[in-house]
Amino acid sequence: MTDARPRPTMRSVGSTLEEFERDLISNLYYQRGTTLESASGSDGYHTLALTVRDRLIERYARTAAAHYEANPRFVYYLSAEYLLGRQLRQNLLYTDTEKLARPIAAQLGTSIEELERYDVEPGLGNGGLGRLAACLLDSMATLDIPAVGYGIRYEFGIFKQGFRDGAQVERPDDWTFYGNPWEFPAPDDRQKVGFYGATAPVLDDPSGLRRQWSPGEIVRGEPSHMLVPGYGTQTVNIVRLWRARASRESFDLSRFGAGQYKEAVEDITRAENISKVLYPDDSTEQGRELRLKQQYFLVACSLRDIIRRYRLRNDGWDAFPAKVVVQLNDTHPVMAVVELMRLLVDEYRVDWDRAWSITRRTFNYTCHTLLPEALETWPVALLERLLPRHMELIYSINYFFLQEVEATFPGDGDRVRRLSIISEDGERRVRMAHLAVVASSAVNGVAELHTRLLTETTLRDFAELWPQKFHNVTNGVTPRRFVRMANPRLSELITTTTGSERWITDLDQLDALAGKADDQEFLDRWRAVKRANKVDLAALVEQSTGVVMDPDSLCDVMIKRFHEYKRQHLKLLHVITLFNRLREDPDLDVVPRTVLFGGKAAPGYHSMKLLIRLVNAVAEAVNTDPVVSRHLKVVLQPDYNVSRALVVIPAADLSEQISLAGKEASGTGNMKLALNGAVTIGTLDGANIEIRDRVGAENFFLFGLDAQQAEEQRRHHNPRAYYETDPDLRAAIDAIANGVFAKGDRTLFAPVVDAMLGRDEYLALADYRAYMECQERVERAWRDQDAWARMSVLNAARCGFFSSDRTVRDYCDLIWRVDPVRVTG
Ligand code: GL7
Repeated sequence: MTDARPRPTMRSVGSTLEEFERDLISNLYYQRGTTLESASGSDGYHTLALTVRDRLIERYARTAAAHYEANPRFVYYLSAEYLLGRQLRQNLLYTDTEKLARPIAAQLGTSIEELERYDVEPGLGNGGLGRLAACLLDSMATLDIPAVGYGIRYEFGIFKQGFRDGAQVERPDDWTFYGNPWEFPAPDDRQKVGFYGATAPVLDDPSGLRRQWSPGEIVRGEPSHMLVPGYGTQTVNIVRLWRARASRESFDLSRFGAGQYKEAVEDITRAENISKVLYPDDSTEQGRELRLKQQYFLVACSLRDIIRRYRLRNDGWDAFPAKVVVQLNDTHPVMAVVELMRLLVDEYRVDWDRAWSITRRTFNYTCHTLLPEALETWPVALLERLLPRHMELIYSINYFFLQEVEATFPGDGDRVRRLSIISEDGERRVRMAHLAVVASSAVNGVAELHTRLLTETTLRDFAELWPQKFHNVTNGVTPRRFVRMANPRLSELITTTTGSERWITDLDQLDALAGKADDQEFLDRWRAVKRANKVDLAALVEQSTGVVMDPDSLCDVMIKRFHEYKRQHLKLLHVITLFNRLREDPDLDVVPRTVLFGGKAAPGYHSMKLLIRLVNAVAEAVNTDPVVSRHLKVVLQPDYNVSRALVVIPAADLSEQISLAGKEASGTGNMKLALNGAVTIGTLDGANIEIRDRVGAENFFLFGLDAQQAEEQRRHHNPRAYYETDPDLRAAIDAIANGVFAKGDRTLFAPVVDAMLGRDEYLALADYRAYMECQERVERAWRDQDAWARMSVLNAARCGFFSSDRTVRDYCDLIWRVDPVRVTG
């Protein structure tokens, strides 16, 4: 039947000042239900957000229509974490409506800055991995790649960090408490997910590979999505986040009636706990059932949604891998491969070999670590209980895989044992990284060194088996958020220097700045930008910590999660050494410095929480010492997050990237800082190597052992020998041990001292002297401000490569093989 009625069209949102104002007032009345006279600040924010959002909706509708029409191959990005950052300023920029919103806000007696205070950052991630996911989504949209991100809508995001007596205290992040205007619920697309229960054979399956699973618990996943606009293009993709709900009948009315209030909501609580909190741990696996439940919940909902979308335009399964490419962001979503096998084999009755071929052609896996403790494994016993059918499927996958290994390396039992998806040493566990590699077409590391070390160490046996599976895709960061939004002053200077705003989507244009590195007038302007940014940072620091920071001091920043391998303690030894020297010789000629730390420690990571306490204690000692504080200030910026990063990064002069070589997979803060003109002091680790290759050795402060030397050093490392032979090092460690930073208490920080003198796991003592000498080179360089500015310019100019647009192009060329779909305006 054809419908002869004209299709209703959307009222088009306008692009004039009058239209924007009209829509704003209309949203205030009809959406917010208030009036100009009685509107609160929060009303103002929500109204502005809705008005800006309206401008994206139309583009989103056109994107959806263009995608439907083209029926393209889609990238589905599965990630347990997203650190999207605040949305208001981004969406004002991407819709080019700031110029409309600003005068109207002023007319109404407020300002964008004032309203932005109500804009809450969705902190649905821990660190670099979550922020990378957000950068890739931004670049995919900007490059018109048809893509959907899938994740979990945690009710509580990454905890808020405060300090009490210098110790970290964690407060819950109830990020949607006042509502989230950027999100669209889509209750019609909800899905059912099973857990527990039992499996049984099916009668008509001679292969015995198909079985039936009757789950013991059913939970619903309810999606909502946020818009992911591209910059300078019409494409608006989405990120779809799942929230766990109990089924409708879960509320026990009779128990409630009997006054058993807690019992009445038991089922609801159990179901909803699944999406309650983000696991505040970015490195070590916590053997927690709830986390595994989260992981399966995410992939079960997402795969059903992917299949639903696929079936809108396609029939049968043959075309599935041609239309669907799934990227697994680390091992957290790896159960997706098993779930797809279950859906195909058990529910859609596809035979095993065909199902396996489809699965293998659909998935790809990105590994983000080298730390053995961060490679997830799950106890077989837990899987058998929680996901009994999946455990059976894993056994079958492993059985066929090991047959393949046996055929390639006959008689090599040891290799079979090493490659097996199930580890048999001690408690039997499923190795998620192995499962991921076995079931994926492509596996990638995130920086050149990382990929090389993966293929030589962690995943070596796999690289020998399938060398063509392994790729490197060096990480990148979005220039929109981390230059254009973070650093408007620098953006202005880049635009006037390069002659256009093209650099925002073509970061290689920054190269043109290199030609200005010897132009005195340009260098002066460059420095003026940096200084103004430091004044802004000083305001944040003073307001949040009370510390007064001199904007002319060298701004030395170490911003990242607290982790032993990142070696915040090595930085602290440098600070304490400066402290000791200045106390000994008040006239010492040192470069004035502000050392700014930012980062959280996982709530259960006690050694790092103690280190945070020590950083705060050292800061207190330094900042209150009348002599030392004239030259040195130390700050631990509380609650470091994406929003704070946008203030810190543009102000940094020196970027601390001092992890033990071979431990940091890539790092992305290093890229953001270099792009904003900070010069790196770092080891040959992760992407530092590629940064140095590009900016030139003369514009990079390199120190320390390389990955191979570190490996060798580890075998005979004797931290005490360094302590005993290096008087500065000894003085620094003694100061901690003697209670200088604990009002004479020698016990409080004793574990920090013991860790350094005992095992010194990450060889900080071995790198200490090289690091000190390197910091002296930094000081000498800083004294020539023109030369420093030149280095700073060249760092930004030569880091265009680290745009996540390039990263996404690499994924497209090497792995995804997707084509852009242009959305017309
Ligand atoms: C990480 C790596 O530690 C980090 O080096 C990398 O830049 C990032 C993105 O690839 O991924 N892996 C990880 O588990 N977290 C990371 O930040 C939390």
